[in-house]
Amino acid sequence: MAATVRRTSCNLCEAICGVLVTVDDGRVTDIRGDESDPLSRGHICPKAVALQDLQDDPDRLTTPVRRTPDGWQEIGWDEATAYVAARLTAIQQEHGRNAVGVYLGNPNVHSLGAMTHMPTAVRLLRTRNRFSATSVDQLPHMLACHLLYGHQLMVPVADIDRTAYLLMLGANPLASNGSMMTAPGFGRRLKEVRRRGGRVVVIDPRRTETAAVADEHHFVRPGTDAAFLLALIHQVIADGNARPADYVDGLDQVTAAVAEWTPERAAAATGIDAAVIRRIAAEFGTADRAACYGRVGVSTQQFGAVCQWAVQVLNIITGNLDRPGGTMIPRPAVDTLRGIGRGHFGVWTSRVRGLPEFGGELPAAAMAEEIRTPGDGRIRAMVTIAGNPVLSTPSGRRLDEALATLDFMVAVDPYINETTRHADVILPPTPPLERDHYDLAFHQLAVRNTARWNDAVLPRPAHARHDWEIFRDLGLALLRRTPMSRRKLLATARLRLTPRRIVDAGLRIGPYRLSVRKLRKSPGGIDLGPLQPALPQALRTRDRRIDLAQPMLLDDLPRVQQSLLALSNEDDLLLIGRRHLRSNNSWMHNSARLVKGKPRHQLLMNPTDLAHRELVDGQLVEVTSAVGSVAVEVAASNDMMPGVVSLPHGFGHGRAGARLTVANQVSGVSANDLTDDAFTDTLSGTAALNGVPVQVTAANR
Ligand SMILES: Nc1nc2c(c(=O)[nH]1)N[C@H]1C(S)=C(S)[C@@H](COP(=O)(O)OP(=O)(O)OC[C@H]3O[C@@H](n4cnc5c(=O)[nH]c(N)nc54)[C@H](O)[C@@H]3O)O[C@H]1N2
Ligand SMILES: Nc1nc2c(c(=O)[nH]1)N[C@H]1C(S)=C(S)[C@@H](COP(=O)(O)OP(=O)(O)OC[C@H]3O[C@@H](n4cnc5c(=O)[nH]c(N)nc54)[C@H](O)[C@@H]3O)O[C@H]1N2
Ligand code: SF4
Ligand SMILES: [Mo]
Repeated sequence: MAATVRRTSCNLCEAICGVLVTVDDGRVTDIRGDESDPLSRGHICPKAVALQDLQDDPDRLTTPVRRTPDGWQEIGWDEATAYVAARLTAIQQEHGRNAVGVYLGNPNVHSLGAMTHMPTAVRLLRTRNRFSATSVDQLPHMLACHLLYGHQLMVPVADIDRTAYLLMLGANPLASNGSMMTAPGFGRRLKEVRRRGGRVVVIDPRRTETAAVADEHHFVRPGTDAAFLLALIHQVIADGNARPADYVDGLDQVTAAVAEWTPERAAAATGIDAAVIRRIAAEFGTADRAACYGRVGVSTQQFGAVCQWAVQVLNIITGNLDRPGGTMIPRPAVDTLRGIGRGHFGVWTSRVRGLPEFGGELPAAAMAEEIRTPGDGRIRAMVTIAGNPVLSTPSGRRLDEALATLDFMVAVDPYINETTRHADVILPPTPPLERDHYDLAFHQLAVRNTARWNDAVLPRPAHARHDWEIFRDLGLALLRRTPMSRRKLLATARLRLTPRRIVDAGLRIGPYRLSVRKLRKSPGGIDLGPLQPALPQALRTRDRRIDLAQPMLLDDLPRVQQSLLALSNEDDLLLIGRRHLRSNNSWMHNSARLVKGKPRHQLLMNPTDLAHRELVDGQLVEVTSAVGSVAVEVAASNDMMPGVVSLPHGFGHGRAGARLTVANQVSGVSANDLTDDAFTDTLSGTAALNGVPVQVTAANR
């Protein structure tokens, strides 16, 4: 057979780059960027080739396995599904619904089949012990948007292709490729801002790869951005630059709430000069098109909710919300908002610590204690789907130990890794190149409206199952054990639809009246144009107005003040995270091509902090936090703010029983053996993974 070139999109991160995949004799021989893709314009990153590595990885499971005293044994799909349904049902019958806990991991949002079928299957368990990556990630964005705009997913994105001033906090898109903002080729887009005469300003405790291509970078003490943002709002108002649209209420209350947040006070907390804060406020307030964007660094920290609310308030009061070059609301071909609820917050709380639910999920920081604390409602069985919470959630060691005590665990996952090694049964889905794809999540967050449907590049082996089929079969097996009802009929019907039918229906009733058939004619994607103003009509608030003065947020401001006054003890360093272009959270270190080259797992530390402790570059150090300690090599870096150290998450492989041939040889420790599940943004329940106090000493090994 001759080689053929197939078009698809890479779904490994939020950038959804178009790629051209060459297939020769059933094997992938080349992967490159698709110049004709209207969104990614040919951009790809080194991870795109990992699509092939995933395909060819001998460690990847293709049939279900069951843990036995003699090790893992392959079992059939029907047997596996029936067994899992029977065990989960029995445990719920004996101990109540909440005895089954669920963790939904990041790759779910990147898979069409998980988006269309997983929620229906999970809802059948009717458990309140549902956790997901949201509460170690973007929960504060969703909470702010739920409160201000009336829908948890109505998230305005920075209109980077038209802006004249981009202020970024806690984001490093040159490594992450952008997040809650689908903008493939972020680096090129930043260059274009500057070439147009615009300005890019980065606020980050590390001089990042993104800071290096910006006009201006300022160190900020981790966890203090709230003070910086409140001072910007204060100063914009004081300068007379607050001119919100006429559908915005609450400016007076906000003015009063930030009255004391002068640039001087913020300077003391953040380490950013008062004069700089004043100047940025003036530039942002008078730029004719400006956008403020804050990401993981200002979300997974102790004031995540205040930060994300303040980012929105800054954009709104300067008149930048909903105008070209400001922040705008995408209009995807399938209206994702329609299929997902507007969100709710604090309707119930977790059993042990009383942390609030958001959108039906409890904070992941409560997971270990809900498994370990005896009593009514204790979790006895876990379902993990596309998640590796042992490496990804705070106090990961504690969770690791807790998972070992469960009565039963099932994982939907292609790998036996740090988390799934605890499972009794693993159900592996097909890899990305064997699946059809339409991106239901990230067109909703994209800086340009486009749409693309792609058929699977490769046929799946006869014995393999797609994730949607796994959820369908598991769901139907659970339903077989419940009495007939309207709910049962609806769920059954929904589970039986194919993802393609669901997307097709969504496209047909969507704003552009498309269909899968029409999209299949342009496998490189179709362009639906730049973002368009949509407010106030598109608002989902009851009165179609925006109320800035959200009581819950205003009530949290005294906490910001108190905690910034009580800044940490002199010897403490503050730990933050980082990402690298060649890594992807906890799970792509099994690609030999991606992990080769210089080690990337070290603790980064400013040379003055090293000298102060009589430590040297390259030395093995002991890093200790309130919950644990790890031994790791330290690397001196002038790019670190003094007093701050950085460790990437997703390392710490090599645990007994994990079947990851390449990853198990990769050095590095898990940052989440140091992060503390008791350290959260107490308002939202989001884990504070950044700004964790640690001590660093010489390791005696
Ligand atoms: N300290 C610290 N911790 C962090 C972060 C941080 O910045 N610092 N970041 C947080 C963030 S933002 C996130 S999103 C989380 C992510 O953490 P998780 O939600 O745990 O997600 P991943 O680490 O991406 O783990 C992916 C898992 O899904 C499996 N998988 C891969 N592809 C598929 C698939 O197609 N289907 C299925 N069923 N399984 C698949 C992999 O084998 C792996 O087990 O980590 C968080 N943890
Ligand atoms: N290559 C690669 N790409 C990825 C991922 C990956 O693991 N690898 N993960 C994907 C996922 S799940 C997500 S959520 C996105 C995340 O996308 P980004 O938010 O861009 O993620 P990071 O690169 O971790 O950038 C966070 C930045 O916040 C800074 N920071 C830490 N604490 C603070 C603070 O208190 N204040 C301020 N102002 N900054 C702080 C850190 O130094 C870091 O530069 O990336 C996605 N893309
Ligand atoms: S930036 Fe890299 S990982 Fe992300 S979609 Fe594009 S090629 Fe894939
Ligand atoms: Mo994430």
